[in-house]
Amino acid sequence: MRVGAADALLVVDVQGDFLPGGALAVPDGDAVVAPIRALAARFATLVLTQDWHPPGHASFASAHPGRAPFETVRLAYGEQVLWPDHCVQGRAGASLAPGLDLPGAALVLRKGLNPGVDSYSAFVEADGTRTGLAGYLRERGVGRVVLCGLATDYCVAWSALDARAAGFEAVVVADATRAIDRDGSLAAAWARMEAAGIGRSLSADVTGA
Ligand code: VGL
Ligand code: ZN
Repeated sequence: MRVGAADALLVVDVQGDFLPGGALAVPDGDAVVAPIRALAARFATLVLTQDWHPPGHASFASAHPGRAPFETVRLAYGEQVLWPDHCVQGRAGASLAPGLDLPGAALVLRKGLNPGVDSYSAFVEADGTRTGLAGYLRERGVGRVVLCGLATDYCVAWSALDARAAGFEAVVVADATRAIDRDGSLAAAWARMEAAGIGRSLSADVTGA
């Protein structure tokens, strides 16, 4: 695939808590750092996201007495998976991965700030509130969003689906993502993305390496 001026790279949630040893470690999560650095050099528009929750966030199992991580609860906006406390605003685990605090990123978009609402997607919170990212990209003349980062089956997939829903082309760079993959969540996410017309690529194909 040829990268041009109308392409943006969206680097999703490559933060300490999603890396090995982190509070919500994605298996092999640190393997995305090198391919993303290579990808980033090719894009004029580079956006990073940070999962950025206040303490006691509604997605934390610790906020629901008697509940354990990876159980689900029903919240006002629908079903919510409960996670270990992760990416708490200003704490070390919320910081961008070493090597991925990319100086060429014009925008670092933080999401999941509403104490009662999760936001896997960089475009739309779980209750339907829009983050403004679609408007930002559109004003920059972006037509296609290329996605990478963590985790494939949650924040990457939801962001890709909402990019499509907002009218952008979307491509996920498979080897620049890693998944949580619980209960078939990765296969389900790829199936939903494929059905939505989201492309799947590899970093060598994007960088021409
Ligand atoms: C994520 C679960 C909870 C992600 C964020 O970045 O994929 N997953 N919060
Ligand atoms: Zn989160």
